[in-house]
Amino acid sequence: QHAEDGGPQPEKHCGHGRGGMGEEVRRKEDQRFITGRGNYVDDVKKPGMLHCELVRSPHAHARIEEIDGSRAMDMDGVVAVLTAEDLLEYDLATMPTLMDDTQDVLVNDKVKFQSQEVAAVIAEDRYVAKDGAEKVDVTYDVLDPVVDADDALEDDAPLIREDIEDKEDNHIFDWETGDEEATAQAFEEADVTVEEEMFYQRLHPAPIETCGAVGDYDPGKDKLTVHMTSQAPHIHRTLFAQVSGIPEHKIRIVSPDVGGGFGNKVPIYPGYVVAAAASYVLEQPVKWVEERSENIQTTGFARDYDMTGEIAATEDGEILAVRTDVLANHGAYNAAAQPSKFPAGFFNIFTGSYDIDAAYASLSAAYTNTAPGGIAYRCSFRVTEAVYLIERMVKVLADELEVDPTEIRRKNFIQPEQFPYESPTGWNYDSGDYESALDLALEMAEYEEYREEQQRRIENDADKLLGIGISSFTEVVGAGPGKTCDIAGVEMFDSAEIRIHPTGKATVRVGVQTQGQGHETTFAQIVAEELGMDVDDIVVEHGDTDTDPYGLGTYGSRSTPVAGAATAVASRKVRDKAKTIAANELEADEGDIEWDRESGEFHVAGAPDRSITITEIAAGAYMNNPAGEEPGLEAVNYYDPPEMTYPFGSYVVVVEVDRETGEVEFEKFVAVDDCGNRINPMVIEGQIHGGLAQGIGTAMMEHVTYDDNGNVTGGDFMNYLLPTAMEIPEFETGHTVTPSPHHPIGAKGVGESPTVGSPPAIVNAVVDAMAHAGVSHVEMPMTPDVVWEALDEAGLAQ
Ligand code: MCN
Ligand code: CUM
Repeated sequence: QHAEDGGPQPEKHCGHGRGGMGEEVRRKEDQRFITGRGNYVDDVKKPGMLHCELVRSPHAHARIEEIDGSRAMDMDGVVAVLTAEDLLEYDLATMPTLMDDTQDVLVNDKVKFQSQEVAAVIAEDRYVAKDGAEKVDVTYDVLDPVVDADDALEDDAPLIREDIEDKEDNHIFDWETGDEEATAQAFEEADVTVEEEMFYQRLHPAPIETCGAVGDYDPGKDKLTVHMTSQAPHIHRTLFAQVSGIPEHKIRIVSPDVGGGFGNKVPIYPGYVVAAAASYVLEQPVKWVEERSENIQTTGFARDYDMTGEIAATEDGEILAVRTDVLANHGAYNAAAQPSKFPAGFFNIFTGSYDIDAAYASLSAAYTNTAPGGIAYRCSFRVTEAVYLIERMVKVLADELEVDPTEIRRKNFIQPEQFPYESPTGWNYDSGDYESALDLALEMAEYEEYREEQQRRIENDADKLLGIGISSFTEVVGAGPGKTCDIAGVEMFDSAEIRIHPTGKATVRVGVQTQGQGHETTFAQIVAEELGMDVDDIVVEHGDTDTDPYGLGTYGSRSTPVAGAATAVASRKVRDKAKTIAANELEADEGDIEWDRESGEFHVAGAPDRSITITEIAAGAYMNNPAGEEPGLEAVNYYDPPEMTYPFGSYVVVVEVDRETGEVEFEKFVAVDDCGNRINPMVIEGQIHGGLAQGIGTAMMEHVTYDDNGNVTGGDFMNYLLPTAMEIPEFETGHTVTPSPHHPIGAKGVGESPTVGSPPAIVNAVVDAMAHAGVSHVEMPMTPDVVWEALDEAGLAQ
């Protein structure tokens, strides 16, 4: 399978040595990161800069009776205390969320979740601002909160959103997909049906760098510059313009180095708006940088999906239908960061890697007195939950039928020749070869040997049980197409601009924004490949709305599928112009000029020694431009993908479960991924390792918890556990290559695959260790006490 333009086959092309496709080029950005020369928002210092600290509510649900900032104002160095009333003057007291809800920037009448933003103290020094915030006296009338989605939908639940006209309950929306009737019929006729309830707990992306912004309004130029932690600077500028009324060309958003995003930096947060507004009002730069607990307690969380899964099958394991019912907790505002037409994200692809005739999903979402969010954390918009559901259910079915789970998977996989494949919910998978990935993973994991060992341990009543878990997931990444996917109305295309300078060096600007994924390297590799340049001769810039072409940003692993495509297409536009110049330089007919991918040179057909490099062509474009040709050598492309890409993989996890302590040890962890043609195998490996670590955190440790009063009990790193090097096993990674047929270089995204694919494999492994005693499910996070309970109930505990 070749992509358009005879697309590069990386394995073959990794040898040309210029740092093109498939080469393990070292990350260009790491020089500055490892020598402490990164430039993050908190590194931005401006003359006269003030500091902002937010006053946050200790209550989850409370009416504000009075805010008295006088004690703070009396402090030396405090410049201003801002409340909703001050913002109302500028029409900035509320802001739209990405899902068309309206969120308070500073609380106007009623607090709706703990740590919500109530007031802001602006001071000359960060510590004074912090002390000042403690001296703002707020009188609250405390109300009953509701934190669980099912409680929130009870008739007698306290009403959270009195600000929405005519709202009488906490229900946000209902959503459904698939064919309810056909699915019900399949369930009636099936030999076997299985059902399992599973909760995908609330998680937090927890990047190393928390969120922050420096607002800097320049009255001389009448221009607002905001340095901020943003995964999507352009769309943030558009929203800033819409909210503030400041014309868009008078706003500049700069997202400098970003210390991890993982989805946390897609939404707009009140702190950004306050910093910008304060700087506008005070005509001085204002910095706001949140603390760790503020980050975990108030910024966009992930998951919080309560799912019931069902499968209908024949007695020999052919899956006839899948059905699911979901209750989603969206927090106090509907502020999920996702394409606006998808209230349940891309949950639609809950039929996974399997060719299933009938499918139906129904979902309700509720407001609760908890922080808003619901998408972020390496997730491609709810595909994480969908993959968890189907990969867990396949295991439940296998156990019910007492067959090996690999057998169920093989029997039901969508076959390679079925692509492009339309799923029962109408989604179009581009390409896949699921069985090859599974075969490779099983071989790498020594699957059969472990199965035998597992049996031996059961027979010998061993202290440590062995469990083997598998996940053969399908991801969906790379939104657009613009016709179906938009953020706040702006279609989800992306862009690249390439300028070749007279000496043959290039500046590439893209509409996406790296937060650690290595774009400064991998996007340069695409250009190196497509133009025969050396990767070191190309610099990639991003994250500045004044200079970069408009793009929708980096999330949903869309950079490679969309901006990567734009970069390839723009390169090819440059190549076309280069041919004109080459013809002039070589005194040949333009039609006779050929480009050779291997050498990277342009030559006259049939005369390979009459050749010219892109550097010589660049000189020609500026110093000997053909008559009648537009001078210069540059191109721009805005790419609207025809479809999304569907990366996939098979993960095999072997665990030991200690019957005495409930502790789980990883014995083997194999991840085979297929992201189509690979740009940089080393960057991919890094993405996989990081994502698997986050999958382990998900399955074993992480959970944002609340008590009945709405207090966040998992809101700091003492209580919100992240995996460290101590908890992470050796990963064995492998890959297959199934190019995307519609992507210019055949590449699919990969950044999210490991976090999407690994939690079900891990849970399947722990369940598998106890399945012989009838255990069908263990909830995440599988801390030792949770696992021990399951062991105890099954009579396996020691
Ligand atoms: N890549 C490649 N070949 C491919 C596919 C990808 O070499 N066939 C490379 C890309 O060129 C890019 C990297 O792998 O350098 C990830 O690419 P892609 O899958 O397109 O994902 P994005 O660049 O759009 O990154 C987003 C994704 C998401 S949504 C989250 S969340 C996440 C993740 O990336 N956040 C991260 N990985 C992260 N890694 C770091 N270090 N920090 C984050 O915040
Ligand atoms: Cu959903 S987390 Mo990533 O898409 O930025």
